[in-house]
Amino acid sequence: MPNVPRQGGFGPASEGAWSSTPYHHAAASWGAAKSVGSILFKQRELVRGTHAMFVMNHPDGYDCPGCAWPDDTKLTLDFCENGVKHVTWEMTPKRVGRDFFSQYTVAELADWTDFDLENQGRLTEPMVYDADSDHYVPISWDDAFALIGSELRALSSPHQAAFYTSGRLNNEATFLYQLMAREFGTNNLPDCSNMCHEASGRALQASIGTGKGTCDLADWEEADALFVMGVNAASNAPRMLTALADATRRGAQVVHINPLVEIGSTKTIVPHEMVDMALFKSTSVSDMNIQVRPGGDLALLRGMAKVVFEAAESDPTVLDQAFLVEHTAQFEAYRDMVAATSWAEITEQAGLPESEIRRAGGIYLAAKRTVISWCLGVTQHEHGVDSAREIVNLLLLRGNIGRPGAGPSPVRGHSNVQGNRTCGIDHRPTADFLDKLDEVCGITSPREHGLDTVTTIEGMHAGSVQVFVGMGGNFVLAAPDTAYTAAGLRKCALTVQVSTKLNRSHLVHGRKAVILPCLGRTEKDVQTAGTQGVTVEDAMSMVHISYGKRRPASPELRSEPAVIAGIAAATLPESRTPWHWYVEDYDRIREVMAKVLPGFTGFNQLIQQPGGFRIPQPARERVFQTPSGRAEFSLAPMPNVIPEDSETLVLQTMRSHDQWNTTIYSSNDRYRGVKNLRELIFLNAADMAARGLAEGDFVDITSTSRDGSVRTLPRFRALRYDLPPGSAAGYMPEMNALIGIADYSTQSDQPLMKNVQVRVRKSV
Ligand SMILES: Nc1nc2c(c(=O)[nH]1)N[C@H]1C(S)=C(S)[C@@H](COP(=O)(O)OP(=O)(O)OC[C@H]3O[C@@H](n4cnc5c(=O)[nH]c(N)nc54)[C@H](O)[C@@H]3O)O[C@H]1N2
Ligand SMILES: Nc1nc2c(c(=O)[nH]1)N[C@H]1C(S)=C(S)[C@@H](COP(=O)(O)OP(=O)(O)OC[C@H]3O[C@@H](n4cnc5c(=O)[nH]c(N)nc54)[C@H](O)[C@@H]3O)O[C@H]1N2
Ligand SMILES: [Mo]
Repeated sequence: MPNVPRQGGFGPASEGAWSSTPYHHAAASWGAAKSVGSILFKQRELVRGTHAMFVMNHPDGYDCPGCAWPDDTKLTLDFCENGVKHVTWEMTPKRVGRDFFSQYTVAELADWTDFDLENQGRLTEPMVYDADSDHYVPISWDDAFALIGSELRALSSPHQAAFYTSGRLNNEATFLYQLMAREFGTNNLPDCSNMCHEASGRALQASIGTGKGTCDLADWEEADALFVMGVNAASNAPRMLTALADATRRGAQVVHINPLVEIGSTKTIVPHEMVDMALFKSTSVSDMNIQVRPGGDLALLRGMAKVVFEAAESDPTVLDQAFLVEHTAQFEAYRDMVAATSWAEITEQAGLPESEIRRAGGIYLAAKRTVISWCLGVTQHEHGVDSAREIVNLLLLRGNIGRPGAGPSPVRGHSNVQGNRTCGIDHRPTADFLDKLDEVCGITSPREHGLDTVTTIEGMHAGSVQVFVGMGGNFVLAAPDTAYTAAGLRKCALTVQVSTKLNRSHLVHGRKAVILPCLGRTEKDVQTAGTQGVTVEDAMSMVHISYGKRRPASPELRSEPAVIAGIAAATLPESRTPWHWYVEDYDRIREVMAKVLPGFTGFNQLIQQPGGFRIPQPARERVFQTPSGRAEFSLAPMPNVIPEDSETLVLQTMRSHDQWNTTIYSSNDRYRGVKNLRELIFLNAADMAARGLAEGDFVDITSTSRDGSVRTLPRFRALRYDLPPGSAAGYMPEMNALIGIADYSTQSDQPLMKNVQVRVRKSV
């Protein structure tokens, strides 16, 4: 990481003066249209890019590689500004070839910004690190596979390897990847979910016996009330704006719960309604905005439950008695616990007046059908699992699950992160899954749980992880505690990155290092049996096929299934798994998946249906596969989320409008009104005044980790923002340096990315 503080953070190096002015327009309005035009222009993709958008999210086209929001099959044009950015970023005509690597040493490249690294374009051929010259030099695919195979086979235990997955990997590649890891002998399958929705998966599993939400888009369309918790919809799931605008148009209530009033929680222009865009005709997407204290969601939900129980005293029908008796466990205990919680405690922890919580409770009571959705604002906290379970508690009270228009609906991140879990990326696999895998694939999977993201990093430091394979993603910047993670990677004997673009994780590497370039989602994948499609699963459990259309960025690129097969064959010479035969025709992989994965019987036929198929989900039918066979109320104590002293602020690290996780497109954050600045911290006016800070002053931000260690980011600019006193906000991945490796949830093992305890002082 370049050490010099820069106002653009990890974004572009050239930047003008910074500015901060509130944004007054609707989300997805002309700013978005203009931005789309300029992105296409910048990537010199105007014509091809426009065509590409028409085939995106279409039955015979490719799935948008952006977020996991489901495709609306009723729309002829279902795309958004950020999806366009994402696709054009992948389709860029720029290339990083051997000439580039011969021009710069790794030490030289290390001084480049992250934007400049990715902006060089697409990787074109396999490269290997040459320590003598400090350059990456070309290597043939066969030699690269042989090198990886020999390093993996030289380990004294298969558990000395970790196989990371970023959530873009398609289902077929995912299945082969986990098969390879398990045949090799380890469940060390850390993934981006470990930092994202791990808490949601664990919560839903414990409460309703499934790791996923139960809603689909039709439920969103039928709900009378939609609660959106901890999601920045306009930037991170823009196509959700369509559902929210439709909801308010038909008179449903939409409530946003977020310490920040994000633009997507006020008014929007529906992303695909170009005519409205031209007429500036915006639609409201909100009936209520609740600025909860960071981490105060559980208290708010409990307050809403209290409102329900109070109403039930005079009208018992507000509770779905029949459902509660037939399908739930621990109801009485939950009711008693809610009764025993005082309004004083609830309002203090939620940071909200009782009247506001009562109003939210009233909206819930008035709705016959309620959907509650959530994202990282709920999950990346110490008590993320308890909060997600409290969402389910509230839904259960009125039977809001397993019927149309109702249910829990987590907003997943990467386009196939949910599919990765379905297809076996899980460091804590169930015995049932492994038994089936072993039976069908003729292997003996290890039964001991593997490492997740945090424990992988710790393992690198302890020397117990020697080989790291990154299947996509940008591990060093996505993970917490950047300096510590970087030092861990550098201790590895071998790091392998399968990527489309150059990024920081290629420069922070092990003693040996390989970069393997792969096809992107938009590119045509031709194997022996002809053109191949791959499948992905969206946030609402719909699985569909995606066909890349474009000529690959380089003839040397291989598909992700082919890369995995190459590594597997070189690593497991005795393997009876027909790795290469699978890759000749992905139908063959799907045939095996159909036998291993519940709900995938007839996989190859199911994906022929327009729009694909929904994975059957017992909880949606009110069959709860928990140990008791019932939906379980959780009885979590209300956490104390208020810092011990008034000096400490709770900092959340979030995305700007112009980035995709570690990929920064520009240093602007249009909807928050910021230009040319990423090294910033948003503070409440009172907190600024208490620290003697004026707008734009430089501050040093110091975090104290649970293990007592201290980290500082110097010279970030303080900006006034409407957020609850005692809280602060800034951008990932610049601020990951503040998150100590010890700071992860004891419930989900997720790093506390929305709850960093910091002190802020004016820089000297
Ligand atoms: N364009 C674009 N789209 C993306 C991504 C991207 O980087 N760029 N990333 C993708 C991925 S992997 C993911 S996981 C999702 C992430 O989608 P989001 O969860 O929207 O991501 P963040 O930017 O981290 O924003 C977190 C939101 O939660 C709020 N929040 C913070 N703390 C709390 C809290 O304690 N309570 C509540 N109720 N709210 C809180 C923040 O103010 C913010 O609005 O987006 C996906 N989509
Ligand atoms: N502080 C803080 N940290 C966070 C978060 C936060 O809110 N706060 N959010 C966390 C979350 S939710 C997530 S999901 C993680 C994201 O973590 P990752 O998924 O690891 O990171 P990305 O930035 O999405 O990965 C970008 C890289 O993926 C590669 N890539 C792009 N497309 C493809 C493809 O088709 N195939 C392959 N093989 N590679 C491709 C490119 O080389 C690109 O550089 O970050 C986490 N980190
Ligand atoms: Mo994510």
